[in-house]
Amino acid sequence: MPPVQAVFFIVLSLLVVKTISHFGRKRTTRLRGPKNISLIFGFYRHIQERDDPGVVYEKWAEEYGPAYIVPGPFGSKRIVICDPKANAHFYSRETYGYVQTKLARVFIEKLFGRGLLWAEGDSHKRQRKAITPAFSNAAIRRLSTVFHDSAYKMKDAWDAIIDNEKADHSIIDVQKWMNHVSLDSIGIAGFGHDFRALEGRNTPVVDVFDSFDDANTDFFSRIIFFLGPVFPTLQNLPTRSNRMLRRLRETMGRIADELLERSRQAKGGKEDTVTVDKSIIGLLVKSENVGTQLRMSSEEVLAQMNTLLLAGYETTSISLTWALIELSRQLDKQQKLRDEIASLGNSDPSWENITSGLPYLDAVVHEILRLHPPVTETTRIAAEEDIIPFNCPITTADGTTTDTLVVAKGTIICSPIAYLNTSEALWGPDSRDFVPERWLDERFGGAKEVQGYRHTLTFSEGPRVCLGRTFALAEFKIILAMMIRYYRFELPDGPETPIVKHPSILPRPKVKGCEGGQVPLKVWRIEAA
Ligand code: HEM
Ligand SMILES: *[C@@H]1O[C@H](CO)[C@@H](O)[C@H](O)[C@H]1NC(C)=O
Ligand SMILES: *[C@@H]1O[C@H](CO)[C@@H](O)[C@H](O)[C@H]1NC(C)=O
Ligand SMILES: CC(=O)N[C@H]1CO[C@H](CO)[C@@H](O)[C@@H]1O
Repeated sequence: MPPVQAVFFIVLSLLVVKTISHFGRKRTTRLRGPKNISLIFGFYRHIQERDDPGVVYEKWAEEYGPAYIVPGPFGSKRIVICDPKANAHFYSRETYGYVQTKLARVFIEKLFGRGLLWAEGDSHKRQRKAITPAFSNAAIRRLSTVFHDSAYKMKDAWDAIIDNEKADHSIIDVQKWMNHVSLDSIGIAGFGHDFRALEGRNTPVVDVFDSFDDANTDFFSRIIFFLGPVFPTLQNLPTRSNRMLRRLRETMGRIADELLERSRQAKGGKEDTVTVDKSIIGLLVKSENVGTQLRMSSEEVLAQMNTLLLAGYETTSISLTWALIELSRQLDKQQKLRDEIASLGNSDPSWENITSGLPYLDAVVHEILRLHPPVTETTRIAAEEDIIPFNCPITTADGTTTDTLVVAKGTIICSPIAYLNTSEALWGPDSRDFVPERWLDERFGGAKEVQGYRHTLTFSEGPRVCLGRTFALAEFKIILAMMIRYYRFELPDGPETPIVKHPSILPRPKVKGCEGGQVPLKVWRIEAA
């Protein structure tokens, strides 16, 4: 989800904003904020390249209060809001009051088409209404077997690796495998298309995502990458990221065309009908023929497929990887989870089991999502004037206090998800530790102030709240449960092995010192009792 990397988008919006704001009526409340910065990048690098952006925001919140202004690249500015009430207000006004920045919108359109992430206001509402039924509990329940199948395919591959080694364990780069399992699952469950990444097929999608990693480590390629869709001439520069960008677009287009064709054909024929029909896109295409005014154009359907692939692939894979890392740091918790899963005997985790039968699994999954939200912040531009209410008073630039922030049209607002998910003020002194137990008792009282699913903003909130949440949770829980049932994991240099941030489309974890985004873990097979 590139909107997160939004600072570049801000540049252009700012130019637009500067012209507009001269005619604006209200002026944004003047705020304090950090000053000494790189002239070109503002605090962009400071925030993006930190292992823990939540900590940066928290430090500033302590110094300047719950609202402060942070300089971005090329003289742009954005206001960071660290107060739960302010964030609830901000998210509730998404797509009408607060919208994607101009640059983000152009970027999303060029890359994925005019799908859900691109749309705003009434058009967004209409698209969501059409797609939402495809994500119902009943629909996701039917998809459980897809996740079981993916887990078994991964198990076959891992067993072969361990057998080959002729040792009792092997070193496996779990990040790569979580990518594969996530891609294959979204392919089949999303559109009845098997990418066969788990079987070792070299899919262009994986190639392209992989190459993003390398391309992204080069800061200037990244700038060109993000500005490319807006200034087409930049796309002709022979940079690596430009080649990748072109390949990504071609690949996505081709796959989407193919998938749509298959889904439509499959309706008549027998072959494929089962998987395609119960897939998310299968349901959508079916609804396309119902002939209501909700009918989507095929261009929209294509855009939704692209959006699903992008929204569902990296996020889930990153979360699964983090889960294996945290459970390798605390082996007692890994064992506790395994003991709970043993209550299933040999049966595959069912929808009932993952939604109500396995409380510790549920706690582990939510603790990972709290501690390591794949999307670390939301940046939007005010489409109209607004007044944001705060719980705690904010201090303005001239030293007065107020509990409302006046926002002029064109102001850029940033919701620091990574701060709200882990702030000590909201979550208590162990806010930065992996403590699944907090979900089992009332310890997380403080964060009840944060609106949003389970008091975190990991899935965003309001009109743009993640549509795939139930899907993601089902996939996350089933795959994790099955891997923990069959394997034992340890970090290569013990629990203290340093983990650092690896920039990709979304930031990923990696074991310090490894090539690319690798997370090699020691993996033991657990023989069935
Ligand atoms: C752990 C996994 C996931 C996390 C943390 C996550 C998080 C998010 C967040 C933060 C947004 C808002 C993005 C923005 O406003 O810029 C979002 C939107 C979205 N997500 Fe997810 N997501 C996850 C998995 C999935 C999956 C598996 C799917 C699909 C199968 C999915 C589909 C979507 C869609 C369609 C949107 C756009 C909603 C809209 O604009 O109305 N997500 N997600
Ligand atoms: C700003 O200045 C302070 C003290 O001079 C320093 O500790 C801090 O690292 C600086 N921040 C940046 C982003 O340069
Ligand atoms: C798992 O779900 C099945 C039904 O799908 C149920 O019979 C079984 O008791 C559940 N097991 C646990 C441990 O919740
Ligand atoms: C303490 C803290 O900030 N925890 C996590 C919150 O989310 C960010 C963004 O992913 C993580 O980097 C932090 O580790």
